[in-house]
Amino acid sequence: MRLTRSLIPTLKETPAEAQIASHRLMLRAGLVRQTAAGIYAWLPAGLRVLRNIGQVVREEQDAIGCQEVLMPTLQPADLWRQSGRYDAYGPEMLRVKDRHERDLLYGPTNEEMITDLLRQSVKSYRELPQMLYHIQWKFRDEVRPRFGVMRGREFLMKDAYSFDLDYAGAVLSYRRMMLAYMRTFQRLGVKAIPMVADTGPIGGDLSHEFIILAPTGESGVFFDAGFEEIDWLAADFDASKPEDLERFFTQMTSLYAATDEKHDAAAWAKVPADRRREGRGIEVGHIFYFGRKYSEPMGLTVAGPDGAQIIPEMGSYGIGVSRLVGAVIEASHDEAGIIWPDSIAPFRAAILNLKQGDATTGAICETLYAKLGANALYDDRDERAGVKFNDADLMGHPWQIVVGPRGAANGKVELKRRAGGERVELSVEDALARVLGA
Ligand code: 5CA
Repeated sequence: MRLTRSLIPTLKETPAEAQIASHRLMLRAGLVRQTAAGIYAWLPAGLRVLRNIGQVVREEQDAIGCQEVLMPTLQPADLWRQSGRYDAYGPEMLRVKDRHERDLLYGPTNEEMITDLLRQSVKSYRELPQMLYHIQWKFRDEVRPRFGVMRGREFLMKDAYSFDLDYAGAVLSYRRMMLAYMRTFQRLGVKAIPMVADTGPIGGDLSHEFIILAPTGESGVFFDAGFEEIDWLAADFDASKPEDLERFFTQMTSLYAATDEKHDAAAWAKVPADRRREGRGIEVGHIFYFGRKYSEPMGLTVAGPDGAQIIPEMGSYGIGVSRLVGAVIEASHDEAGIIWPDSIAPFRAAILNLKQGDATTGAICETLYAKLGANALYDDRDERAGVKFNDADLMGHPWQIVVGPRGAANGKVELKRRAGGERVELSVEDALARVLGA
């Protein structure tokens, strides 16, 4: 995109309403604008990040055989009356009536709806197991929406649901999803650590929160250094093999990790001192096994091999896709601005024309822009170099290709890596190769 033709309204001043870095930077870099308390419009650059995160999440869900669907945002209240949650949910649920006075609600999550869909379509044990997900907007009327998209009222979630014939099957689905999550977060360029969470009324030991390390996080965390060392993408775990899932789960749960609420001093003392890590974190995912909590009251059954009815065992698995935009920024920024991981940056590179109107720099910039296409944001504004440098740092593109008149006269550009700040002078071809190769 050409910056002069784009709606990327960067701000020099820090907006007064923003208390934490990611909220400030998302407003200053022109990613989002608030339209009502806890509700945001995604502007072009912000939407690209949101989509990129969604795409990584999608690919890793698909890779474990989880099928994508798209359920509506509006749900009939009757479904929630069947599970008993319509009254239980309280004022966080946004309730609306249609013109026929029928009760609807804006979905805060989709357990009831997916259970209803399976109830309509699945009749035999042969049709299970099933895993389904969607990436859809949710609404929760939070009392205190804050920190920008991190605690919004309307927010984008990936929510997945598993249906198995028995507990052993449900455990496999749970572990498979957990492996997909470790891969997903690593691809997003963040360190996420799974921590045992409260399971609520269902009990059991199968609920984990995934916490990204960031100094401004809401919860204190304690964990074994092992979590920083494992490369989940390289690790040899086949998500379709029960023995691999067992090995994966054992390795992961043998490492200590807990939020401050669940911290166990005795277990912590057993972690070798040089492997103890403490920090703060942000919850970006949460997974649950809950057995027959919805299938039973809602009457989801399938015929077993002997004709007897089986009530499926379920789990649900959430990732905060819009929250992740803020959480990644919390984990990856400096005083100058955002430092996007390559995998989710809105643009791979910014092209900075330091002398707008100059024939030589203009020609080089046009060449770069033609080759990079949608990967580049071309800063073609008639602005001082300092303004362009500051905005590029603020927006956090992994690469900046700086085209100044002196280098341009010799066919050279300067390539800057945002993350480490290194700069090198290169030919146009070499700069392109670096940017596209990374
Ligand atoms: N039904 C389950 C799993 S699908 C569920 O709703 N889990 S949840 O409540 O933990 O939400 C899943 C993820 O959504 C959270 O881990 C968090 O990352 C994100 N999330 C929850 N509430 C908000 C919010 N108000 N704003 C932004 N993201 C949120």
